[in-house]
This record gives sequence, structure tokens and C-alpha cells, in this order.
Amino acid sequence: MTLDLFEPDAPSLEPLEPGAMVLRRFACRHETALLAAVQGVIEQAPLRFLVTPGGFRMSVAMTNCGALGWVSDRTGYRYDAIDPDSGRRWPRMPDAFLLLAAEAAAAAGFEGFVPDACLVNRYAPGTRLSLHQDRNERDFGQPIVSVSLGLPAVFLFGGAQRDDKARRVPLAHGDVVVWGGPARLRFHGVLPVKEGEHPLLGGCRLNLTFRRAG
Ligand code: MD3
Ligand code: FE
Repeated sequence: MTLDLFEPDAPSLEPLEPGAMVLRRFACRHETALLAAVQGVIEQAPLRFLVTPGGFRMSVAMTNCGALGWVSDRTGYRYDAIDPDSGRRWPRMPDAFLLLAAEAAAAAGFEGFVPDACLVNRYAPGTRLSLHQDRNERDFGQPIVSVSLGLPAVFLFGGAQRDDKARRVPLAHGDVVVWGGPARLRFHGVLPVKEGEHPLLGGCRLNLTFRRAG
């Protein structure tokens, strides 16, 4: 019997705050399948820089898979069944994604989570995501599952108001966070990603967010 103390790569479950749970390294044992699946999605629906309703180009590159994809343009933010760049449906959600998202949600107490949208975010070094709420989904009773891959980042976990003090949560390759219940509408963001080299992903961070959008 080996103690967890001597197993630095073993997964762990840590409650962050009511409704938010960090599953450290939870995605590591699936990393090969996940990365192959991400590649397939990006081949069918390339990463792109969306424009905000205010006319600014986002610095995070994005794409989607699943029945619905999150998009932004001059008319606003929304979920759409069609990729505006191709005019076709988004790539289907890979089984490896569905399984991981459902397993992670269940481990955090949300049984039966079936996401219909997966937003893929790619951060180059220096890229940040400013504080925002995720409010385009139909049912806020459904959790969001987030998977971090590649370069580490510091996640900002704020309050119910934009100017509430945010706590900093470091997230590394393979870490999964489940956000639900009272944490679901909290403001959140990502500090600028530091330059670095990840053995599997090179110089970038990828984040997958799984949602029940429709
Ligand atoms: C906390 N993405 O795509 S995921 C996003 O790392 C987004 O790319 C970040 O925020 C990223 O919208 C963070 C984690 C996340 C997602 C939804 C949340 C955290 C959340 C909803 C409520 C509270
Ligand atoms: Fe968000």
C-alpha cells in the first residue's frame, strides 16, 4: 500500500467552494485519446478568433463540437447548431469527451450529465480571458465541466458581482473543474498564460468546457 503523499500523479478531489470542485489530474489518464479527439475536431472546424459584439477580436482562439457551439459576432453571443465559418453543423462530440465529462460531473455529485456543447479554447502565451459570467445556457441547474490541457494557467474565481474579490486557482495539465449549484453564475476569467513548453502541447494551453446549452 502506497500513500498518496508519494504518488504525485494520482488524481485527487478538492472542494473549492460550494458548487465548485477541482479534480486534479483527472484527465491525465485520458490524455492521448483526448488530444487525438481534439485534433480531429480542429481539422473539421478550425480554431478561429471570434469578434465580440463591441467589435473587438478575441485573443483566445475558439472552436466547438457537439450539437451546439458557442459563437460571438457583432449581433451578440449565442449557441448555434451551425459553424458560421463552414455553414455546416459542428463536428460531433467525440465519445472520449462525453465519457470524461460525465465521469467528472458524477465524481463532483452531478449524476447523468450529458453535454450537448463543448467549447475548445486555445491560449497562446500572453493570452487572457477577462472576467465574465456564462449565461447563454438554457438551464443554470446544469453544471459546467472544464478540462485544462498543456501550459498551466491561473484561473480567477470571482463572486456574483464583477468587482467582488476573485481568488486565484492554479490549473495544470489534466486538471478538471466542475462548476454547478451556487458557483454556476460566478464571474471568472484566466490571467495571461505564461510562456512555456509542454511535452504534449508545446507552447499553448487548451481548455475544453462542456455544457448542456440547449
Ligand atoms: C466558473 N473558459 O470558455 S473554464 C469559458 O479556462 C471560460 O478557458 C475558461 O470561462 C478557460 O467561458 C475557464 C472554467 C469555467 C467555466 C464556467 C464557469 C469556470 C466557471 C461558470 C461559473 C463559474
Ligand atoms: Fe466562462
